[in-house]
Amino acid sequence: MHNSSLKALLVASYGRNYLARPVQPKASDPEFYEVKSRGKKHEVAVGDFLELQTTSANQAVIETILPRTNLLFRSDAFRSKSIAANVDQILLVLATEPGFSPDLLGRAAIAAAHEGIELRILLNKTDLKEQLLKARELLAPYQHLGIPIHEISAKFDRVSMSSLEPFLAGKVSVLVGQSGMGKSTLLNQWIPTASAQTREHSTKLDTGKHTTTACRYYDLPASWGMKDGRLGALIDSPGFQEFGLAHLSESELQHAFSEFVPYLGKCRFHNCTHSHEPGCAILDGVSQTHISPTRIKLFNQLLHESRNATIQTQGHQSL
Ligand SMILES: Nc1nc2c(ncn2[C@@H]2O[C@H](COP(=O)(O)OP(=O)(O)O)[C@@H](O)[C@H]2O)c(=O)[nH]1
Ligand SMILES: [Mg+2]
Ligand SMILES: [Zn+2]
Repeated sequence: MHNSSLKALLVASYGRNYLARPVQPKASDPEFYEVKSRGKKHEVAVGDFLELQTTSANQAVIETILPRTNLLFRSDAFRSKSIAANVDQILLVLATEPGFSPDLLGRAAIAAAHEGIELRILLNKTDLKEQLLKARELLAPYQHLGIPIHEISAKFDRVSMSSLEPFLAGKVSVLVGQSGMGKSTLLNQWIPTASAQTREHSTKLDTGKHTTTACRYYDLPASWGMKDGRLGALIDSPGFQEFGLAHLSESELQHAFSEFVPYLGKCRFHNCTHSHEPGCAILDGVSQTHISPTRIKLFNQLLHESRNATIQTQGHQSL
């Protein structure tokens, strides 16, 4: 009975506590297994498919993490934090008020480009008009890059919400954003059973009231229909203020800024940092307004952080 192996999907994480559900449940399976990783060997994320070895009726250990299509995570010089694995799409939630961080927006776009994940921006609280123009202005460089931007009001405009359903159906999307932008409101509008599911996860994970630091996987409502035989899901991640990308190398950074790509290799110096050098093709691109000054500034900041992390980690193995 016990000590059998099965394939499962990681559906909730809170610190090092995880819940996984069987991919092809048998009648005798529990709805969730409490999952432990053996030591620090496995860094798992919600959305991961796992090979489990059961240890009791509702507990199991992770044998393997099945190959991922992608892993969204953030990192600084010392630590990394997984957000979600195997996602089709990032839904970045921004609001008119309180104002959002343009820096976080820029970093989310780079993380998405690097992992090859589609990015969709949801500008929420457009019922609050005072800061709407300012928000649109901050979004202009991203609109220019072809990233889809949807203006919505999770609280007051149901049509704006339901018109997004076709973009979610059949896909696994992860909600990211600073706290206060309206992620929970969105989730509860789209998935009416979300708060009940959250309570169930919290009891099993024993999160107490620290529910907002957990990451969770919710199936989309069956009424939205399947696409390619899949219902799709929404992953809710904790709000965060920092989005470190110290794990990206210089070359990875250059390629994640998609509008830089046509200029790469055209600078006068082969080791050009695109910050001040004469004959820099990318700085020329900025002066010809093909590249936004915001983006070159972000590039320089990320490059600085990446180099700093390389230096720091020479004495640290823990990244
Ligand atoms: N005016 C307005 N307020 C909203 C809207 N969506 C969410 N809020 C409010 O913004 C606050 C933060 O929302 P919440 O969903 O908790 O944000 P989260 O921290 O990103 O999960 C709450 O007081 C919500 O009621 C909206 O569309 N319009
Ligand atoms: Mg929330
Ligand atoms: Zn250059």
